[in-house]
Amino acid sequence: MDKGSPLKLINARIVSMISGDDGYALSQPSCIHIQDGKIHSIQAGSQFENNSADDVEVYDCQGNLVTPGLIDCHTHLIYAGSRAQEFEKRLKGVPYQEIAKQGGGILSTVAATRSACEDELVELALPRLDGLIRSGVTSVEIKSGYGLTLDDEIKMLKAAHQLEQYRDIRVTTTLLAAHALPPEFAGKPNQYIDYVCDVIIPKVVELELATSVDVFCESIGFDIEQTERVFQAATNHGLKVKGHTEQLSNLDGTALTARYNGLSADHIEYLNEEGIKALADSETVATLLPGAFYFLKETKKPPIELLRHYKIPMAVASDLNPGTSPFADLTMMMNMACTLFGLTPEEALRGVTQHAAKALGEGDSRGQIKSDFDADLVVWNVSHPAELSYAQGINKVEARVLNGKVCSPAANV
Ligand code: DI6
Ligand code: FE
Repeated sequence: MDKGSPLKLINARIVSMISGDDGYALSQPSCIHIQDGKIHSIQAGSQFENNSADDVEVYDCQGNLVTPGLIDCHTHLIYAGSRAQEFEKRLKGVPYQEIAKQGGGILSTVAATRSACEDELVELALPRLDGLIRSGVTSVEIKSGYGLTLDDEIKMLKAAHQLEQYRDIRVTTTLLAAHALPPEFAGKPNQYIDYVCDVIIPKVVELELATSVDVFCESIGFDIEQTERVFQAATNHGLKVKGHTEQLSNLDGTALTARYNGLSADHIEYLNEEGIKALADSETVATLLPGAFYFLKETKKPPIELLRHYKIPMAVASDLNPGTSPFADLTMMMNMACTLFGLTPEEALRGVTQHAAKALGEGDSRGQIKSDFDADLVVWNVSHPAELSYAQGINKVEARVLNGKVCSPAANV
């Protein structure tokens, strides 16, 4: 990734999101010195003029807010087809689980995704990615899971990686082959899990196409034993694990994820105190996905008060997918996390920066504005950080900086 020349961001009011800091700790206009793609140092004061040596690029933030680049740590950005008709069906009262049992839902997206080639998947994903970029995203996690054969899962992961060639964005990929039982394995879930563990995971590792493995641990997904087999295989191959857990019911998938030192347990509407205690004994992040909660008209909220009580880091992500969260806007998810789940705007911002970075295993290098961290930043034309969670649909991004380079306006779409 291109690092560009040394860069100074002057007149930046910094919202650093440094761990341990309480409150926004909004700085006075300061200068962020960037070198080799990293934050080199931060100097307080507004005395910095545009008078640097020629080889130092200067960007004047004009007193605007600067936050870490936003991180969407849970998406299903790559897919073909639409589920608008399934949406209509659900509005008429047919539940999501029922549609899945009838072979619709995830499997209808699997059929469409299998029919598309890698380049078509890239084409289809770019407008969604542009939506995320417009909302200030600089890093995105993308899962497979609509292929469910070795070749189709590989095709999805390659399409995800291709996106970095078309936009200024960092992509992290996750293998979600255990998302649904493909039709050719109907009635034989354990054989499919064998195939995932013995064929798909080793090949994806060999091709270095994913850094973590996810499982949909649910009655319409895979049970706890099957989930553990996938986690075991992933761990044996040196991959990190994460889980779609406790979304529609409680199967104790979160505790299992924590036991496997998982990166994150995601959804967690049905999580109980036992599961939260397991999280407290681990480094696993709790990822909240308010878009899916809203779109499924779920009424059971994740146990936010208990998560706070046990000091579990909470990330917020879009879950961008065609069935349960067709929303390509991360600040909108911050808004929903506040209005639907009761997060404070500060918690929501931490959820898409510091804690989202931890959920990607990048907590020591991204998601905070401090020395030696990656220089992934957003300059916002707002005057207070709470505004990021507040008004939506207005382009608030003045500029994005990725790996120490100001992205071209076109790349800010
Ligand atoms: N939970 C979700 O919310 C998405 N996947 C999952 O395991 C939904 C995927 C879909 O309906 O296409
Ligand atoms: Fe998901």
